[in-house]
Amino acid sequence: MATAFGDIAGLLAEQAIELPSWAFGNSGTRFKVFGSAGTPRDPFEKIADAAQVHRHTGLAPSVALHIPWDLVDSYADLRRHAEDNGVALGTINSNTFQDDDYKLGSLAHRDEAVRRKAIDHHFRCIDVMNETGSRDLKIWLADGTNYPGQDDLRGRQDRLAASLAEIYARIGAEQRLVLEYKFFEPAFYHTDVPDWGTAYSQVAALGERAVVCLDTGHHAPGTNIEFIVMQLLRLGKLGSFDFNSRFYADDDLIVGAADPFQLFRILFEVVRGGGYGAGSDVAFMLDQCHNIEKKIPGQIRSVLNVQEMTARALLVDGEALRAAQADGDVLGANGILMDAFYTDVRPALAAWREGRGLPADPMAAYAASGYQEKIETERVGGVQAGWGA
Ligand code: PSV
Ligand code: MN
Repeated sequence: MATAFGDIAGLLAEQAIELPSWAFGNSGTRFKVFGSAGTPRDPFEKIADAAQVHRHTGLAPSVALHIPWDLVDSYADLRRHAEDNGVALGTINSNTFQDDDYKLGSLAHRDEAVRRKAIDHHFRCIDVMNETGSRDLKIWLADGTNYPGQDDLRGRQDRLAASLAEIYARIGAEQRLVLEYKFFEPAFYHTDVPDWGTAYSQVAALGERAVVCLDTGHHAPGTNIEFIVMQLLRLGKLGSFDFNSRFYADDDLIVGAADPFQLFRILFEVVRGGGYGAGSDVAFMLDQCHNIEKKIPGQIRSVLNVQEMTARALLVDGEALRAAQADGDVLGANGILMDAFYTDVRPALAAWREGRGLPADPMAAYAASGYQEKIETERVGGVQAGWGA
């Protein structure tokens, strides 16, 4: 019998999507960063904005921080502020890409002094994690080269391994090191962690608490991302997702906006591979920037898109699919997947939300709440936070 919405209602309640603090600051391209009224001026205001997303959707109970963008005097205070706002502090992201010393790399740099500085920065991030109660240290590196011959590729990979080993040795028994890959940018000839295979081999050498982060925007056009999802789950090394969507490069647009079908296929493999729900350690995060749209509604739309495609993925009739696959029924099997994808779950999700004391339409509820007008009026003066501030 086909899966009905009622069968998946309980599973949907297990969804939790972490928001990036930097999504609430101003961001842009190398051409222009536009300011916008109401933009947070410090990490406390970013947390307050993130809490609005959770309040209206029930989907986003934690916020990831970026160090040093989110440095504060007291993480105990920030943690209390988050709790008072109904959310928790989550993943700590390191930053070894905005200091002049890192021009030629950080953890893979050939100068021991620069490597030491980058490793020490990660130690500082672990100190922050111990104060915030965070589980994950997420490492994305800008390391790479622009010209063939610029540096020794093998030497860089070996130094990267040694640096990561030092950082891994410092994380606590309940903490994880999560290594993110990206195929290019800011380095254009080679990147030291360009793909899932490199990330996998680096974390596999470290140990059980080292896993891979898959950022959906970090692949070449046409890459079968759901295959990578399957493989990392199969290997027990899929640590987290950075969700966003792309048309061209690392666009960091709203997840599900560019290609909802791809998001569905990814989530289908997540569910198939045991990566979804309370029993799984896979962390769902957004990694996005809202350059021209309002940031809080942008984040609300994003988590709703993930929820919508998760519901469709959960609706796939697994029993019928396995039978069709076993029969070699090519079109039948494909039809079962497409039936779930084409199911409009929006009315059922609206009712599901109402049943849990949440607004049926979170976008409309936020617009009617007066919060946007309030921050636009109140947040004058000070320096607006941005991607990189
Ligand atoms: C840079 O490409 C990036 O978007 C990575 O995806 C990181 O996750 C993020 O910045 C924050 O450091
Ligand atoms: Mn990312």
